[in-house]
Amino acid sequence: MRNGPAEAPPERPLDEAPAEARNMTDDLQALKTETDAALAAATDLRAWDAIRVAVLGRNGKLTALLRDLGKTPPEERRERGAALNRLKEALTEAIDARKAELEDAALEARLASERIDPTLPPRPRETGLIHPIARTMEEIAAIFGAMGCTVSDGPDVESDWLNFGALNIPPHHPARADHDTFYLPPRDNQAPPVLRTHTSPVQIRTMLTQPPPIRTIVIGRTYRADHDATHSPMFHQCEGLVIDRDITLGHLKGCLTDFLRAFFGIADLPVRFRSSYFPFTEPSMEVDIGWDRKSGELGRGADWLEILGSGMVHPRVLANCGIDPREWQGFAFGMGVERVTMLKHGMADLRPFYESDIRWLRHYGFNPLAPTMLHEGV
Ligand code: 2U9
Repeated sequence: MRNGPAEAPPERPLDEAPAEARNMTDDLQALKTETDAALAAATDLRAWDAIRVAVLGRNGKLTALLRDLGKTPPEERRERGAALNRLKEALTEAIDARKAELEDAALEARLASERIDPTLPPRPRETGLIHPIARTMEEIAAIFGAMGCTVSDGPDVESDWLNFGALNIPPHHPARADHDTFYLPPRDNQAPPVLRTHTSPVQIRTMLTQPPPIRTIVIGRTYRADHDATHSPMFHQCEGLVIDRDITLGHLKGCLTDFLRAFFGIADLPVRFRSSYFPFTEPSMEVDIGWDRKSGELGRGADWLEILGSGMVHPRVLANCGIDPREWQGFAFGMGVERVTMLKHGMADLRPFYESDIRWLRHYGFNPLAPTMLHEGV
């Protein structure tokens, strides 16, 4: 049943909507209430989207009400249209607001679950271990570094003079024999160059270029024509040189004793100095450490193991480098890096050092993130 013609609206201020237009009819109010409840119950964006489609979508409830507006009697249509528009606005606002809430909650949950803890330790590495030779070289440099030494280096190919002559090694010394030394093709009628047989030419270069006092070590590759379980044609040496006005055998003994105790990590390691001979030092001494030959244990037992060569630098070697032996003197020493590594870690054979067998490297390799801290014991 249609109503009769509408009565004239009552007098009201121009800027105020009619009271009945501000109020929603029951069906519109019901849709708002029902949508608000559904939105409040939606806990994720999927549920939220289903509500949006059910209300505002092409077949949604509000869309249906708007479509039915045409069926509203003309006298009610304006008011109903305004109420529907207000409902649409209110619904859109509520739906958008709930979306923002759910998106915020989802982001919060993700941030909580993906939180980075910077205090966690790094994951252990699968690869990239430090080779035992490299580790020993780092340890040696750390210990002598803490004693105030610099680290010097030089070329692998040397002249006959720097490798032998300047070191007071005479022309017919066995070390110069073909079966011990790798000679390279000669140039310009000069003595053939050699692959350095020790790191000593680096100390010669240091003395030729730097005025004393000198406190330095050299760690690097050296070459000798030798190959068995304890000798490789390429091996590593560490040598040291200390030159000053008043350096004595006492400094040599104290320095090497401290080094050996720090390197092997044995505070009371027995150290013995024994007379010897090298062309480049006078007097010369072999250095032994105490061990038990049977068990291989270092620092205990009644046996001695040769570990280093050393001595006071021969005055002729100083003079060969332009240093006046009446004003300066000092000590030098040398050791095989492979040898001290094998002794420290109980390795029987030297060949695996150069075979790149990943199983051996995994067993003997060092964690690259573990710092070398032996020098703290010096
Ligand atoms: C200069 C003056 C003197 C270095 C020295 C030794 C003794 C020594 C060996 C140990 C085992 C070599 O690797 S090894 O076969 N070295 O016994 N080295 S004194 O003396 C020098 C070096 C340079 C200018």
